[in-house]
Amino acid sequence: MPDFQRRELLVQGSAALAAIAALYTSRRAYAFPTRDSEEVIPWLDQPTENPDPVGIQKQLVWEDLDSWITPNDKFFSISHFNRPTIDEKTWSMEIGGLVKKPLKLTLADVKARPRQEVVFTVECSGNHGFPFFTGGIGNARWAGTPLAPILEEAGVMEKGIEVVFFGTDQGEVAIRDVKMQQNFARSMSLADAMNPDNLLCYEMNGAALPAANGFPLRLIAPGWYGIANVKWLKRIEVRDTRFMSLLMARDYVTIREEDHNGETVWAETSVGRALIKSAPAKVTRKDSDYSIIGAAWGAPIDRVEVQIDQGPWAPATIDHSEEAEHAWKIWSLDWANPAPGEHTVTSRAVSTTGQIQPAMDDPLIAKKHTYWESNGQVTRRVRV
Ligand SMILES: Nc1nc2c(c(=O)[nH]1)N[C@H]1C(S)=C(S)[C@@H](COP(=O)(O)O)O[C@H]1N2
Ligand SMILES: [Mo]
Repeated sequence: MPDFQRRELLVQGSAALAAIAALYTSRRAYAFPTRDSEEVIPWLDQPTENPDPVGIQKQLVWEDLDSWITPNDKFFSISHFNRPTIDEKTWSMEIGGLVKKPLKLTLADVKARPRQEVVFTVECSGNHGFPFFTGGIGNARWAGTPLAPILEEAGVMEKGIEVVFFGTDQGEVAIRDVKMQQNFARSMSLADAMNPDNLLCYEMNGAALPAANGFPLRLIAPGWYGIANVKWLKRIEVRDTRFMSLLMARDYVTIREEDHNGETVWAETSVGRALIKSAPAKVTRKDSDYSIIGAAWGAPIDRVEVQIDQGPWAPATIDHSEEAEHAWKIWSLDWANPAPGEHTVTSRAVSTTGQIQPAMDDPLIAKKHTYWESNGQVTRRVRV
């Protein structure tokens, strides 16, 4: 429960409640000021035309970011295969493989189990990896039931080490000369799957999960990149070997040159946990007062710094009115009297453990040869 709600429950008396409500409103207004006659100045660098509007549906338009929670009708949606339409009356999900007691759950069975919510910012690991893909991110309040007790109930056998999540969507997959019909599938180690934060999720921002986001049931794995959050779930299977599907071992693989004592080693790693990142969202103007507003996510955020042109890094103010462990933080910076003309705006997030979001010329980013895990600093251009 957010701090402000907890405080609200503890405080007695209407005056105190009103004072807290006022504080909450003014802080909210701070992150997303909607002052009369305020204008949003569009970035000069705009995403290029989306070549795959079926696979990539709706992206966040950064200039439109005006709430901590992304409304469902503005939430991005990714599909690698088809987009299944599922009838909840005939849908059920199996939990099988190396379990003592295989289960078959209907949507009613899942909903009858204990409910848990999490506010979690989902980012596609390819976000900012292409000029046409810069809005593959959104923040929602997801509700469902925890996965771990279901795996416990099914009774994972001693040799089970891997949990595979199959979607209903499918397509043709080829490797060497083998062609096959494959469902979307991603796996996690048993230890990662048992994380108490993982949800079998049926609700998004208080509404039934939209078809585009995985109706009737999806995995929500807070702290992981989008790809781990399997939609349109059909089957969960425990296995005794690592799972090597297209989306685990061939696509969504980051290839990076690493330096090991002067020797270059090419590392190939499967995209997994989210990485620290931030981005400027928009520049606003009221008269000659300019503000820069943005978001930071992917790690416990300690602070965000903003660089204008080649100037010094200035600390942004983090909005603490709406926060959650796995959700983006909204930040802002007053930009007093900018010189008329074109400017660049770059942000970098710093985590509570001192990790800094890498610059684009940091070897971590510069020596990465694939577009996944594009968490380098984002620079936008604006004319004031
Ligand atoms: N079944 C299935 N689940 C999937 C995908 C998919 O194509 N099929 N795409 C994944 C990817 S790459 C991302 S980024 C997230 C996006 O979640 P969203 O579509 O709800 O925004 O879903 C993931 N889950
Ligand atoms: Mo993704």
